[in-house]
Amino acid sequence: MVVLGAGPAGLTLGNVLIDAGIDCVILERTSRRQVQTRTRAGFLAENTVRILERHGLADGLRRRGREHSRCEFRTEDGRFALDYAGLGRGERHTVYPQQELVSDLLACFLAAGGRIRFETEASAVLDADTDRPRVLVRDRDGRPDRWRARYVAGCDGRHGAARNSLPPGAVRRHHSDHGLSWLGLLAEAPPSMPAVAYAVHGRGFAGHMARTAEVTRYYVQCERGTSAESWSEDRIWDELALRMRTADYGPLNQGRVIQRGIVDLESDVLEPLRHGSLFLAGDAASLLSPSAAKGANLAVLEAEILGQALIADLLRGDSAGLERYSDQCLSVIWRAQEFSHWMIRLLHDVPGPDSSFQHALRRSRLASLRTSRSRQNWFAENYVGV
Ligand code: RFL
Repeated sequence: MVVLGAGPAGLTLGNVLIDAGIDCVILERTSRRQVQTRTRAGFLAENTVRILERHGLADGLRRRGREHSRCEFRTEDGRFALDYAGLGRGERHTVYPQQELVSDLLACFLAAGGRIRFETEASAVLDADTDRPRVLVRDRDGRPDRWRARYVAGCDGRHGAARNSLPPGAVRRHHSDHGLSWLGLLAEAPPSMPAVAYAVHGRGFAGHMARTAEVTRYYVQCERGTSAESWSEDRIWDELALRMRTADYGPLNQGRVIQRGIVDLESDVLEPLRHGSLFLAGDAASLLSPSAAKGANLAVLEAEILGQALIADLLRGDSAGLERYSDQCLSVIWRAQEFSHWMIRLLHDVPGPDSSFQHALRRSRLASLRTSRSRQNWFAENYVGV
């Protein structure tokens, strides 16, 4: 079994497989250091924690993760908070930085005797329509090499070799570019409140998300095409203060900006998630805008489903799970996409010829979330659920 990519999807899958005694190797383009320091997600759903616990992979997050169950909206019509642990299915988030989760998964995989090749980039998956697919790679010295396996799992993200190797027409890509961009920041500053805060403002969206006691993630909506470097630290903090309405609700803790990048809000789904012996999971299967914090959660869920199906096939000759894999994951993916799409329209004025109509709808959406208990229950169920 060859797994492409050592992100949350590839490493969860690797652990599930090796635990069942299945021989597998993970091929990873970057170095071990890069894999363990890539800062991205932080909010893990209860279902994600349950999956990781089932496979003995949750020790670190149980010890160092922090529970989170409150989010706040700051709007032109005032401020309101939702304690979502008391709504919907009563679930909470665990805040645990993705690089720590990836480091834990990697440590468990290696401790179980797992094989991983860092700085080994897959360039193509060949013969996926047979039962002996091949993966062409370049090793750390640039030398070409190849791997053969019964199955290949493409867990190598949206720009990986798995997606690029799909023959035209084999898989359909549903794509939406929301036309919006965020400047994503990590600041060396403690969180300013024990909540995720979403600010909706005439100048654009701003967000505050706790990561650790010392580091906070912020987002500032910016013009499409802006470079992250064109924002000075002064401008960032001024804009955050304005949009988060600190004059009304109190100051933000400020600190050095230690990481920044532009995120264009785009979503896509590949359908089906299988081409012969090649399976897609995580961002390789579907990309979600970070508005609803679902990507890493779906990656772990899909990896578990794929892992169990592969175990049944390889150890017991039962291929029913692999046949169901795509449909089973797609129903969850589309539900997450729908919620993420709704969040984008809750938090932004979407540009277009009917912008005043969209603006009024956005305010009405926020008003029903503020006042309707059934809307709040629906929100909580989808916000924490995967
Ligand atoms: P990853 O994490 O991108 O890992 C893919 C791995 O594959 C390697 N790779 C290759 N290896 C071999 N050959 C090739 N040709 C290769 N090409 C790539 C890469 O080096 C990498 O190691 O995908 P995976 O495992 O599917 O996991 C997906 C998640 O990382 C992603 O969905 C989340 O980070 C999305 N996301 C969030 N998700 C959440 O659930 N909660 C959050 O709070 C959250 N916040 C975020 C986010 C994503 C963000 N960005 C950067 C878009 C915040 C941000 C800013």
